[in-house]
Amino acid sequence: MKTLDPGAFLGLEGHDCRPDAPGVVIAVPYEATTTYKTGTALGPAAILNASQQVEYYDEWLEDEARRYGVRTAAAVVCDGPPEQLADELEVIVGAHLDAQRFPLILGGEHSISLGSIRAAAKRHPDLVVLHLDAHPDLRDEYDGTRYGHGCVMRRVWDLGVRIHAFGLRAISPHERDFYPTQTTATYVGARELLPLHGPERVERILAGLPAGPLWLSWDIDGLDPSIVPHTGTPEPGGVDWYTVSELLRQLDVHKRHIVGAELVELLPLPGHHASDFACARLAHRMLLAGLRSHARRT
Ligand SMILES: [Mn+2]
Repeated sequence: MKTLDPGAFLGLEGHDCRPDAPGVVIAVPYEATTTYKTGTALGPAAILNASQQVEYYDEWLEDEARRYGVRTAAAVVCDGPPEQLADELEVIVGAHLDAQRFPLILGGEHSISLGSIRAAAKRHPDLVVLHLDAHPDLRDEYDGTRYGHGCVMRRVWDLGVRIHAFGLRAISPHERDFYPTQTTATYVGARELLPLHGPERVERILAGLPAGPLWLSWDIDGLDPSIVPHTGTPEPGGVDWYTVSELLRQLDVHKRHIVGAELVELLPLPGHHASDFACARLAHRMLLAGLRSHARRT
């Protein structure tokens, strides 16, 4: 495993990454329950590294995250089971939220979400998780654990947090039947987006999104693998680049409150840097949308 320090997000140093910066980037190189191809623990370093080549100016949101101040925190390293990581991350992310910071978390496998979302939900009881994924992750138990990557949204749902998923296209019959029986879990499948074009796709996703503060829990496999092929379970089909970009822009236009964000499940492959770069670009856009939301409220 490469142990070189990957450096700061966007390569920021000096004034732009002051200790009291409202944006904090937290790498969580955690992988314990991955079932197919492994290597997501290397994802955060690959994103941090690629982010140093990302243009500061984001032409979709017409702004720059560094303008608000962005600091890269120490990576959170945990060798224990996902339940233990959840407890640790809940404390760490909770402290950032209490200090009025916007956290962007870079995974790692998707099981890392529970602790951060628990921290956010305790502070925002009406929290809504906007969940991008090819998979619902709603299994009650999978591979002998109730806290693995295939169960993470079920544990989030257990908290009473509302979930609105989009991009789903690998769904078990049990999960398919779960959504219609719940008022707190909804989804827009990839098939529903197929006949729609451009802005209509974004409108369809937003139409089902409840009011309330948002946590963005984005699994990169929700995107079409032609954009990011390097992920553990690259399902064909999926959400296109312009839809996620315009979705972030519309959240900004609608002045939605974004509490925190995470991007997970990149599985970098040496010599193939397009996936790393796409994730870094998307991570910057998510961070920027969050920081703009944060700035409107402070
Ligand atoms: Mn997934």
